[in-house]
Amino acid sequence: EYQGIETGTGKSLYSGTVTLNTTLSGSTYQLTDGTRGGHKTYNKAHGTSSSAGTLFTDADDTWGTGSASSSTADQTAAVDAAYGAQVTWDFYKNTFGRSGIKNNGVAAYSRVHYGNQYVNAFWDDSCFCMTYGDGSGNTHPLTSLDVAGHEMSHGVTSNTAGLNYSGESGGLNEATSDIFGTGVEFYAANSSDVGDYLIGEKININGDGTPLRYMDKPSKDGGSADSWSSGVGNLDVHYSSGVANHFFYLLSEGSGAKTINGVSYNSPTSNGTTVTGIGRAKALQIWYKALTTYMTSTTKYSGARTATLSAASALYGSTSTEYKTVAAAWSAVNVN
Ligand code: ASN
Ligand code: ZN
Ligand code: CA
Repeated sequence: EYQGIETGTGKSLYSGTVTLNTTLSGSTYQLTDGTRGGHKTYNKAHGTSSSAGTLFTDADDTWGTGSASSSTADQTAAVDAAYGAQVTWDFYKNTFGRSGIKNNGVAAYSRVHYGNQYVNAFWDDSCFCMTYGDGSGNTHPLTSLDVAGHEMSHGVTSNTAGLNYSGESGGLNEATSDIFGTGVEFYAANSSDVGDYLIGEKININGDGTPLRYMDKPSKDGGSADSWSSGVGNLDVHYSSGVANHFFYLLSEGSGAKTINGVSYNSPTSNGTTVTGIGRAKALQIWYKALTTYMTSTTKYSGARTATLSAASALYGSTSTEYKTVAAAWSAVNVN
């Protein structure tokens, strides 16, 4: 029986028509990516048990319709999940030289159609797997690229700094997922995912078309912190993350008004300074090195400042513009 790596076509919900690597087993194609650690996409068919579910298969290697359906046979959510895993794998490999979430060449797996109208997506260290709900009406799956990158980045954090998921370290954990989820979206650079500093702008989770989170000015979501204060660690981790998301935006793009890929931003500073960004590529390198080399499970905001300064010093030197901008961007979010 012939088993081979194939190139299929997926009609996704959020990312247009995409190329998927699949596996031919006998005369059936499996949604298994042999080129990226063997990532597999499974169907929970609206169930919630801990089992993986049923591996998606197809007769002609053309997957999905581009329109999500509540049918348990729907392949479209699986296309988005498989594409998200593919781009996240490629982002980590080509940006940081990281081979998978554990850097051991082995892929996680993904499960879609989890539960009934389940409005969330989550990473789980115990199964080493990603799970996506179908959202409201079972027709708004939480499978957009930034969400996929966000969730799988929780696995990277677990396997590196291990930031505890509460208090300030929890906010740093969440921000790490927003930072790299955004990195994944910019990396994809397909016509549907040009990249922005918004999180979840495609999944319409609020029902009015607004994103879940805004990195240029996190308080635009109504709950997130723009800058550090002594009580920030008491906020939900998806709100205390605002301080680091704002730091990352300022470090990348600088303060003030700016339009990128057609999206307008206006990022304030808490200390009245002007910050000039060093670009997203360098900011990503600094955050990744800080996460994987200097942060620990109990790192708080003051420690994140130290960790990113150490990373900037190691990468660019302690007298570099990059180092000085890390200091200025933290000061601009009141982390001194
Ligand atoms: N989607 C959520 C997140 O990644 C799931 C959770 O609350 N852990 O943060
Ligand atoms: Zn998260
Ligand atoms: Ca986004």
